[in-house]
Amino acid sequence: MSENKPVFVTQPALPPLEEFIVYLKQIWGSKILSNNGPFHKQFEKELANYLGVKYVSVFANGTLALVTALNVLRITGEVITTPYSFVATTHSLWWNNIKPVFVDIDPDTMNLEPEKIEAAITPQTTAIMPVHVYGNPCKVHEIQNIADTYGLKVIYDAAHAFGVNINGNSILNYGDLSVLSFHATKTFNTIEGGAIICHDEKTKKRIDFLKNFGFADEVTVIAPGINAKMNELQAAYGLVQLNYIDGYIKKRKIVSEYYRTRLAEVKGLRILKDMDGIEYSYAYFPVFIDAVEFNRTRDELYEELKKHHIHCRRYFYPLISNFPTYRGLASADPSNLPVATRISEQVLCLPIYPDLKENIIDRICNLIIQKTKF
Ligand code: T4K
Repeated sequence: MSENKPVFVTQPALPPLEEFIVYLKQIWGSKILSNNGPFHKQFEKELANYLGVKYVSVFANGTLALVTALNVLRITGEVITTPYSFVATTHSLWWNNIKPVFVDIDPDTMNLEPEKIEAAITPQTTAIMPVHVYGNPCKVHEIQNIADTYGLKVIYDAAHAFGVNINGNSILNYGDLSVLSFHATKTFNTIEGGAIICHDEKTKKRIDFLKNFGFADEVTVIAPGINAKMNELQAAYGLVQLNYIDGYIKKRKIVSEYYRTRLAEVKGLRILKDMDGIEYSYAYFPVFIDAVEFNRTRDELYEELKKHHIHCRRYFYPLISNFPTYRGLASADPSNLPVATRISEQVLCLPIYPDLKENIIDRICNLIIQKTKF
């Protein structure tokens, strides 16, 4: 591969075109393009089976799934959440007229710190919306204990956590609802797409009504639902992807392990530790730069890699709490979020995707290692 060909933080894995064409021919024949068609139904069943969860409702994208999830549980008032995520997490609250309350993160997992959640609860708090950042599990038992004590709902933004298991059990089985993203940049993609995972049939029904304008039948609208349905082309593409996802995850694991071997001894560069009992799906490969020890700042490294056509991303910098919509909130004050503030200034997500070749990883690691102390 030429030294000048750009390498991006990710590259979507696409299924074999011939297999997708078989489905496309059926769609062209049936002319069923959307509205809970046969592939949509089949995809929900096969996904539930694959993920080891009871009910899946697929969506046009993860953001609409988050917006709908809050609506499904009739969440109002204040919701405790993390500033260290993609803006869609907090935007879903904004679209529901809910006030986000930001709480700091744990520097080892980059997820919400349970002790700090408890301190932020007020009479207006109705729910907690944690994020399994990079697919790293939140402290699910501690979070559930707090929710049970204070009568709160838990909606996990699990956009990065497709295929992640805790002691053999899907991470998606925790909380009241979990939301996935199947965006092109995710471990499992349906081009755009998302899903809500729930644990009972009644909730599944409400989700399905709300993603289809609130229609319960031809003449009954139960609530002001939205149009957030996944179409038949996305569902068919997803069905083909399911045949290949295990292979994609295996290849991501090889990339992740190779980075770990090459970067293990680099001073001032921290890699997240794998937790015991967790099966990962390797959505991202974040490293955290301590500028003094590393001899360069995170941004200097980011720019230098860019000069060599390696396009990393600073997920998640700036913090959501620094964006104009949210920075006026009392909980957005950086003094309330010292860990998240520091981590967001240190993070750099290195390229990771199934087809990333070893020689490119070597090139990236060599650029990181040069000028670095061991
Ligand atoms: N919650 C969390 C925690 C999330 O991370 C996200 C999305 C959501 C909720 C919302 O889910 P969705 O509504 O998106 O389903 C990307 C994604 O657009 C976004 O889905 C994702 N998180 C976020 C972390 O990253 P950008 O603006 O960084 O993506 P972009 O277009 O710069 O893509 C990154 C690189 O990937 C490009 O440089 C090249 C490569 N790429 C990208 C696309 C779209 C390709 O090679 N092919 C492609 O089709 O936001």
